[in-house]
Amino acid sequence: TSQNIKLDFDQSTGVAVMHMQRPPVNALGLEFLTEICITVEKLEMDKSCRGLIITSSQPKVFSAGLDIVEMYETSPEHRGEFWRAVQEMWLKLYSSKLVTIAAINGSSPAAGCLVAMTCDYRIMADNPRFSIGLNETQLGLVAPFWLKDSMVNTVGHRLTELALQLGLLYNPSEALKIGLVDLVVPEDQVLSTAKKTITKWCAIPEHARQISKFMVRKSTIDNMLAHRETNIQDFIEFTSRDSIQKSLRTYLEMLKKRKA
Ligand code: CO8
Repeated sequence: TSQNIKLDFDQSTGVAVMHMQRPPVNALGLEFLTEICITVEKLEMDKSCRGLIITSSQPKVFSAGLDIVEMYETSPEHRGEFWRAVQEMWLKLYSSKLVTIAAINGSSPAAGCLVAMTCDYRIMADNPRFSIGLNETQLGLVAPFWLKDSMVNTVGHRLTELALQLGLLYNPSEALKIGLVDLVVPEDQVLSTAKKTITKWCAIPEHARQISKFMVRKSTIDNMLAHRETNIQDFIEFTSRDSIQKSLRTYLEMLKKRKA
């Protein structure tokens, strides 16, 4: 358990629940990303751990995605380090040998959706005010190729084409319909359903399941690793542009104003 994460590990089931608790909206900043990676690493090394449920202890929000503050008016070095940490979290979670389930108990835009898509299974609360999707273009940003690949792997090529260009956010029933989430349940049953579901997954012979998971995901992971450094340079270059910095500022101001 670290500053922004509450970890509940049940020895009897081998299932850990990671509650993201970085107020107010679980924005993924450098430190938080690192905490997530370390938590996953530790669980992977613990032989008694079989499954991981990722959820939020913030009301209404699973994760608001990347912390925009990390990208706005920061040094190129900082942005490079930040992006490496974003990649690392994706890699750790997408290639995890654990059974991973996202218990999506709130809105999950952009990199919030990324976290959910790294999991083996997604369960979302049926609140129509919650949304999930890759809305990057709406901020003037572009999702990286490996996030695009995760989306293709989840909902298919055509739906990704629509989702990415238009920066679509889906409510839970829409997300269920396109397969972006696997199950929609009443808000107060998200975690309990995730626990029931993960028990079934953990009952499958572990080694066979792990090999199968890796087999399906390997090419996507290999492709990301092959282009990892170039992708960091691209991110630094992209976020150094005046136009992108301006978009980020406008978006931050919009978020603040919306509240007032
Ligand atoms: N980063 C930093 N701060 C944020 C973020 C964020 N992503 N989201 C919200 N905040 C801040 C708000 O500014 C506000 O701050 P303050 O209290 O100081 O005014 C506070 O969090 C609370 O926000 P809200 O009042 O909006 O909270 P609500 O509960 O009403 O709404 C939402 C929650 C729905 C999550 C809403 O905050 C929201 O829509 N946030 C923005 C989500 C978003 O679009 N994120 C995208 C980030 S970019 C990304 O993840 C991927 C980029 C990858 C490509 C990059 C290539 C260059």
